[in-house]
Amino acid sequence: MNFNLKKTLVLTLVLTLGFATQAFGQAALQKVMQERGLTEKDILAAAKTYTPTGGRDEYVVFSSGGQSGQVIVYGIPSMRILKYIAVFTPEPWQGYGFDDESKEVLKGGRILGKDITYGDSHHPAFSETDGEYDGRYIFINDKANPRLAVIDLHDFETKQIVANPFFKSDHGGAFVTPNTEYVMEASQYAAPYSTDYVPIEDFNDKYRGGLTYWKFDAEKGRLVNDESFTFELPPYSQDLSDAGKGPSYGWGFTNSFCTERYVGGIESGRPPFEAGCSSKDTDFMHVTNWKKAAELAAKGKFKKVNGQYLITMKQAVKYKLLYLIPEPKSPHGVDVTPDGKHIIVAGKLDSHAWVYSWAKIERAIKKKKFEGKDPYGIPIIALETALERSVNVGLGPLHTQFDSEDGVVYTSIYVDSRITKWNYKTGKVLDMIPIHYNVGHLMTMEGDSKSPDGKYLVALNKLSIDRFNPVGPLHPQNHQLIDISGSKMQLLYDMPIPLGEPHYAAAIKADKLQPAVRYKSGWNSRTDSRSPYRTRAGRERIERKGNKVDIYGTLIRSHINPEIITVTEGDVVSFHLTNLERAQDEVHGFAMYGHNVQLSVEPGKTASATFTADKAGVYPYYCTEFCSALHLEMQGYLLVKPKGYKDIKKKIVEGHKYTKSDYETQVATNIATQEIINQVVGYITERNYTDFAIVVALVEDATDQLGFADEAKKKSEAAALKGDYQNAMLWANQWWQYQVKTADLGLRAKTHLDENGAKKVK
Ligand code: K7E
Ligand code: CUA
Repeated sequence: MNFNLKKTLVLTLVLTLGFATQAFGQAALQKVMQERGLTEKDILAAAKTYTPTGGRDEYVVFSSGGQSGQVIVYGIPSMRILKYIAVFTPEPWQGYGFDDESKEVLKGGRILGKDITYGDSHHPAFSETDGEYDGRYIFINDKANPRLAVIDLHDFETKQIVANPFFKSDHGGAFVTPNTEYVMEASQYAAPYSTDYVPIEDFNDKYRGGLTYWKFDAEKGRLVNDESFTFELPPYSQDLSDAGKGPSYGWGFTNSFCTERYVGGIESGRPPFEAGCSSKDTDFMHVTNWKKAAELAAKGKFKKVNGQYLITMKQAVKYKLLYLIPEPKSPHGVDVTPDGKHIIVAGKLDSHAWVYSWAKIERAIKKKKFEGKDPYGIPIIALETALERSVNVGLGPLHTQFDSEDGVVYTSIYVDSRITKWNYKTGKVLDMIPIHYNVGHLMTMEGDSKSPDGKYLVALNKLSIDRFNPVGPLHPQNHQLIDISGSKMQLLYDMPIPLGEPHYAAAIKADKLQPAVRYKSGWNSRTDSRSPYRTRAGRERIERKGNKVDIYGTLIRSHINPEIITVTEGDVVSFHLTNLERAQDEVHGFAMYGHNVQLSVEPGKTASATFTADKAGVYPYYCTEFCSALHLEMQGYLLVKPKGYKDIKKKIVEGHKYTKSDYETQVATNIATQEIINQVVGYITERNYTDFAIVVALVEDATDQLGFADEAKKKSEAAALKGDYQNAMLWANQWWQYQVKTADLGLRAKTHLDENGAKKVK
């Protein structure tokens, strides 16, 4: 690069802040509509969802990623996907399951000592304060391996995975109590609580269902096993759950199917599970008193098993903590109304939604008005005693969500492929809309809180069939956005979900989320504490203890420090890399040949990768994020010497020789560049830039880079003084590299000030 070329590069950066406008008129709109075959209704739907560049969504959705073991984050109304949060499954872009720190998180989810590298994630739930989403945490369960995960919304990272100490599957999680005192997790397929062999013939006596209330410590942001308790339940297949609120606060509700306790055996000529599990007319809703159970646990009334309090069925009956109520055939969803006064249940094999009254249930419990006991001695409240009404909503109703309008609800109708809008207080059906196809869950804005927002509804459809461009036999799922602000529902948008199968989703008002843009310097994001491996600029080092080699390195545009590392075959090598940047979005990655190493190191973060250098050889490493113009040069080598290798002292011979004139040209460029930097600095400091946190961080980074430039300048001048123009030129170029990064940061700061109405103060 000659002088002019380099100077132009920086100047272009300054001058590309122009604007382009485009004509947009009625005629152009008509033409597009004609060409694309769009109706006015389509245009209206587009106008309701289209979000121009830089625009933000009103709601943020956290959708289960199903078997991917992840959580999918997208915006409403734009339906633009924002992130896949790695939860139960390693995810390389985020370094999750690759850095040492996140491997510790995944370890929490080991089953029988084995790593489980996927999850069948089902139901996300926000943490709540006084029944409202507080934007702090989100929980999600894994059905296949009964686990719960805690995601911190401060950085959208998974912080904890816990495995249920009793169950072999779960489905009724995650559901939170109104102040996130507990997170509910109900088992699905009955199994022995031990990990031993138990013959299937012992199903009624030794196989068990259950419901765990996981204690949540909101300050630490962690589930606490030894303050949690599990209700032993009959071997009915417990299904979804929901926590009471308002008048029903302190109680929880859990569905079940297959209360027949039927055991299949199609291979030996027995009718299959599906026949035996759907023969009876009703199943049971389980009603549990978690508040009283917690008090009794604190008083030492229950024994600890596997580190948790276990409430046996006998104890639950004795202490009046558990009741059963019949519910429609093969129910799926159980949803407590926002005011906590009613519970709505729908049976998959029934066409009605059944509305239970909490007041009636409570009265029956108080007056001990039971119709009998189940085979395990649990009192049963008669259906007639507890039911308020049942409403015909369509064939195969599954789940119910709530509107902002009092009494108005939406139920997903699986078999009929539609959403039914109805009023649970009057029993009137208000509207219906077809969906594509076979809706499972549905979700309204803040629909699980005590004050739902209404506005939009998402139908989480199981089948997309013909809705999208074909991509082979495995189809995407289809999330359909529906406008529910008027009396008639209006379909707005089809979003293919290329990761499945999403079960449930939850939407929160976007302004309740205030995620960080950077970590405190040297941060272990997985534990949320200062990393012992934090490394500051100038403190990079390689420490050896026996065959253990710890590399304390740093990342900053555009180099990894250190760059050449030599170890010996058999050494256990740990890279600990700290990203020194503070500028928003300046992430560096770290990948290396042949060792399954891939880190994501966001500004401020320290991440580690440990492996055994078990084969002598040459292992290039590099930054995986295109972080600057010289990103490709953000590279290095791990050299692994064979054991007993004898070093032959050789010098590095450089491929290019520089002269005094090269050096002088470079210095002239640097002086010109510094003038531009000074102008930008002047522009920023003349304005109220300290009022803008983003700019302050950019200026800090720029100051760092300028400091490095100064060090390089000194080295360059010292070499020139000795007549070593080779090193004088190389250091002069490095000095310029730091200047370019300074200029880049300065321009980002300037743009931010211009676009956000900064004022001139000097
Ligand atoms: Cu698919 Cu909640 Cu597991 Cu219903 S669940 S559809
Ligand atoms: Cu850092 Cu590319």
